[in-house]
Amino acid sequence: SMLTFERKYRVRGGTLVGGDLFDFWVGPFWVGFFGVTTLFFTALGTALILFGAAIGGTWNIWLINIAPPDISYGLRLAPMHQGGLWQVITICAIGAFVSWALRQWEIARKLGMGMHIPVAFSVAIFAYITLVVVRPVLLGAWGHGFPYGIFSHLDWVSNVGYQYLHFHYNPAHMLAVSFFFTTVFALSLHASLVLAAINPGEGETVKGAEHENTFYRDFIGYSIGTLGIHRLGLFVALSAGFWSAVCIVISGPFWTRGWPEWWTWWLKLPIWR
Ligand code: BCL
Ligand code: UQ2
Repeated sequence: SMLTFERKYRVRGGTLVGGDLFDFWVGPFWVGFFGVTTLFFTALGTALILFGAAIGGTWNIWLINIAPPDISYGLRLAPMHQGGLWQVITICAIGAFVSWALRQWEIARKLGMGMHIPVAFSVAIFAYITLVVVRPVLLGAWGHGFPYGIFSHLDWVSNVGYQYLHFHYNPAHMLAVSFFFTTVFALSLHASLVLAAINPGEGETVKGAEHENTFYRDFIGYSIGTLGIHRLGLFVALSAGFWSAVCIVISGPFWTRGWPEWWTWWLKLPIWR
């Protein structure tokens, strides 16, 4: 069944591809051309992951692993059992993620909204593509992509981290981590403030934006505002994803030694040299 306001928004148009052809709903879901392509890539990719698990020798969920080709294959296509499966799954993953972003774009157009949602999701896709395409291409082998598996991808992160001796010294990693922590801090401030406003004590009325502003002005002399907190949240969250992509793409293609060594320029500043 439909909520009372839903029918009003079931309007024609806004599609980027296919005109009216896929402009319909299945239950609560709008389909669209990119709904079809999302479904296609997701179904094929999931089937290939199941196939990879079936030939992988274990059904232990923690140990299932679909590895990229050996470095010796360079940037060529590898045989299916030697990493080719990883390559096709990667194509399906990118196809599904990009289809999903374009579907968000079409729905935002249909409803006359801003493009903030597809833009935000694109930053996550950008980080993923940096890991499995951009950095492997810059390093000359698909074998530099990360393996698809729970423990195996953790091992990859640890190994690649220690390859640069101490990844915490990677300046872009520092920025990414700081932005992730700032994001959760800002979200906890926002969530607690909103819940405090709408959960008044016994006999009190529900509070709104003026109370929220007043709380922070009384408390720290500054309130960023109800719109401002969402702008700040989007900025710090997107920055976290952006600097994550930067921190891994510079590890290898730009800097091949340990990250602690990168800081010698700082240690050699004339102030304290
Ligand atoms: Mg580190 C990366 C934090 C210690 C080595 N590290 C990261 C970053 C993040 C981070 C900044 C990963 C997030 C990311 O890329 O998001 N590291 C972090 C922290 C510590 C830390 C907080 C800590 O100590 C407290 N790291 C260390 C130690 C090293 C180390 C010192 C190991 C010894 N770190 C590395 C290496 C890497 C990181 C190596 C990276 O490669 C990684 C990085 O920056 O990668 C870019 C970006 C988000 C994504 C990539 C997700 C994309 C999602 C896609 C688009 C959609 C998925 C849909 C999904 C399949 C659908 C599911 C459907 C549902 C089931 C319904
Ligand atoms: C705020 C405001 C909100 C909020 C929050 C604040 C009324 C409902 C959380 C307070 C936020 C500040 C002071 C910024 C903190 C800065 C960083 C970098 C974490 O003023 O307006 O709206 O949710």
